[in-house]
Amino acid sequence: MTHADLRSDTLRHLEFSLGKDLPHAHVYDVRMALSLAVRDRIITPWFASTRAAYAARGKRVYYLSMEFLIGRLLEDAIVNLGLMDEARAVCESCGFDFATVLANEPDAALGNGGLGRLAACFLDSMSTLGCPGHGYGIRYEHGLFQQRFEDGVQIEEPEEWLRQKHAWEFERPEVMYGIAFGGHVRDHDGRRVWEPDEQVLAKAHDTPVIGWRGRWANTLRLWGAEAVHGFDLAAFNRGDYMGATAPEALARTISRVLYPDDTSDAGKELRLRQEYFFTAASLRDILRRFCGEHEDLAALPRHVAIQLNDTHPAIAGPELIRLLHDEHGMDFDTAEDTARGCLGYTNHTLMPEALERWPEWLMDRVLPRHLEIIGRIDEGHARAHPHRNAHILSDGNVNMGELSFIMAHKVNGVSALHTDLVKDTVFAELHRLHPDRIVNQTNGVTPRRWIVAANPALRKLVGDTIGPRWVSDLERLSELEPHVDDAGFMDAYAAAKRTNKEALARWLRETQGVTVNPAAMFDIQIKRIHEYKRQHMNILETIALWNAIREDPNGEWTPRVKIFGGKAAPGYVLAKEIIHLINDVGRVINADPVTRDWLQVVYPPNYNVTMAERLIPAADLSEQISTAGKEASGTGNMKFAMNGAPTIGTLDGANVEIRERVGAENFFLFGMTAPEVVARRTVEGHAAQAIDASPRLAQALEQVASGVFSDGDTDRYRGVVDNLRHHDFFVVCSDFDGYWDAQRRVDAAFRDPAGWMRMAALNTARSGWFSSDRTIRGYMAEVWDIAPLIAPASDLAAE
Ligand code: CBF
Repeated sequence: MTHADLRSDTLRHLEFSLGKDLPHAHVYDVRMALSLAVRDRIITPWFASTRAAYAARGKRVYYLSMEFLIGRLLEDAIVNLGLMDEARAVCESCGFDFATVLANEPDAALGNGGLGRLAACFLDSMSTLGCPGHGYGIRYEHGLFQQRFEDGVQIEEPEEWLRQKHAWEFERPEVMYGIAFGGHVRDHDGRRVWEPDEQVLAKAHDTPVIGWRGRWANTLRLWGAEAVHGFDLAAFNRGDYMGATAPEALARTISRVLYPDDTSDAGKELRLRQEYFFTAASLRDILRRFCGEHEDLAALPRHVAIQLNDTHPAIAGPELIRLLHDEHGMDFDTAEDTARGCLGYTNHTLMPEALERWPEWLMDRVLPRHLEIIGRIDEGHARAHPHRNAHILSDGNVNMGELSFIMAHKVNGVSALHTDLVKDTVFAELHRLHPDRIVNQTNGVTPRRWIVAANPALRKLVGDTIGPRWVSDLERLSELEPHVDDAGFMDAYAAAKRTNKEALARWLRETQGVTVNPAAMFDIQIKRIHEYKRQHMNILETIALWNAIREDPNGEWTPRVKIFGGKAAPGYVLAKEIIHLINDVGRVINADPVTRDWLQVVYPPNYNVTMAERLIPAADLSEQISTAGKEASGTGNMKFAMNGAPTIGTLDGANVEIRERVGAENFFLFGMTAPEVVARRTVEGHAAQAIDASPRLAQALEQVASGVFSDGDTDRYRGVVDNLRHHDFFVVCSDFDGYWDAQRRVDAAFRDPAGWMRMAALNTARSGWFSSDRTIRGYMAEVWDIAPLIAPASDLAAE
């Protein structure tokens, strides 16, 4: 396809779909018109893939996830279709800067963090590999809140991505299911019959997901909630105008907002309704598709693999049994086995507060028939394993983790360490009863988004050096390894990093009014703000470093810019205190003329996928400093490594595997191991001991406590300080000195630019295993039992 074709299609859409002519077009119009012209090019492979999947009469994968953190889609589609040069030329010939057009697209924030972004990477990889499937989720009207800072404090504002038309979706008013809630269950001719007292409609919205080089496209189907009778005319005629629209408003509440928390079951009833809403609609859709092709419902597991992304869609087990047994007349035990044959469950966390539990009374009120079915599953499991000590129903709660485990034929963790911990801790008993059920699938990330699109400088260098095939066969990055001894290659590698750092410096100047030195080390920690991720340890180390530089301003220091990014759940008080502290510390340190050349703190607000795409390629150092045993995997850690930022980190989550692959000498390790953390916690007064042993930490904590960073306010950080001094569950104090020492090793290493760049390049060359293509191949082989419908893409050209 030529630039002229894309240009004429863009202009046609500008005129006929947007109703604008070029002289009057705004950047929005051009972005929409270009998106529609690009989208047109997805339709043919999309239809062809759908037809191929039907023709194969084989298995499909259904990925059920409350979150799909897809971010912007235009560049993704352009990259996958190989239209970069054409699209740029179209924008320029229309008088618009390409980057400005891309930046006009809202960042679809339909997720909180790692779990949602993982789902988005998986969709890309499934399409790239030709694994037939659908993503199913919720079309939230408001994605993750927008964050701004007022005097350093996080303020949340609603996210409005749907204010503009969403260019990529197709509304499907003909695909609509009534989803029932509430009511009661009664006996009818020996059968249990659910008589709900409420119904909401689930309407489908489809977004095609194109794979690398447009060889396959799957569908992301998101459900929006609507009222059955949206408008109460009688109320309107009585003059009750608000009341007249109440049914619609009430129904739409279900898909109104994404819960701004990925580690607790906040929101209770509405959250449960959301979970059932999208799960039930998806299962109805899956069965409709299956029944259009096959007759025998017992054959479902041969044709349907349903993956539960965390426990959020765990109600799929009982719901599928309900559909098969109550509605299709299958006997209960067969229905249960059939459902289990279809279901896989991914566990993403060991944090007790994140393992969903619903009070039985709530489940009974919202889903009474499901509670009965859950009771029967639990009893059946108890009968089969009389001496077990794992219950779905316990202490008046429904344990969704246990339910997911028992209803899935495979359960997986998301890194080797995490999977071991899943076996040893949360599901120890169930693992003993079902020793073959748990498997590991270490997470991965898509190189199309995280290198090809996000890091054009690196993409070009890699392509020029080893050819184009690495994009769909990322382990080929290892072919870069011999080049780390080639001065020409290393100069080019350093130049690519420098280009990215300069671009970030420009962006920080233009958007934050902050000037940073691109020659300084860009030390970046971006992720949700959480005590276990230990941003407070990072900022305490920053304070200690500031003190050290002030004591010896002529010492041998390494210039650093500490960059933070991330949001705190609105109700998580301590996390918000940490954000405030980082901003306060930044304000004081950045104003200090003594340390200004050596140390800066920058915290751009509203971290999202787009910001990650900007920060990661420019990073020198990747901060992955969680308390060992707490971060299930991490995926940011993989993105940084690929983009040539060595890690400073603990032996947690996938850090362990990253270190094994990139080499211990290219990774700055510190901190206790997971078992050491557990042991340390049993030591009475461990935090106080660690503080006593570390004058640096004691001083930094005292400065925070005494108001050095809060204009003398000794109350502002009482929460953080008291927690660290007296409780410190996440062992910040005990790990602090190790972290400090590791940072000084980082400083020394960075003062040798050639040595540092070699380390960075080896991180890139050795991180090919962390492609989500590898992860999806693992799921296909070990969980879904499905073969791809296209040949491997590894023989294709990248550009
Ligand atoms: O597996 C994907 C990610 O999921 C989380 O974000 C989650 O929401 N539980 C974990 O915290 C990450 O470690 C993990 O990488």
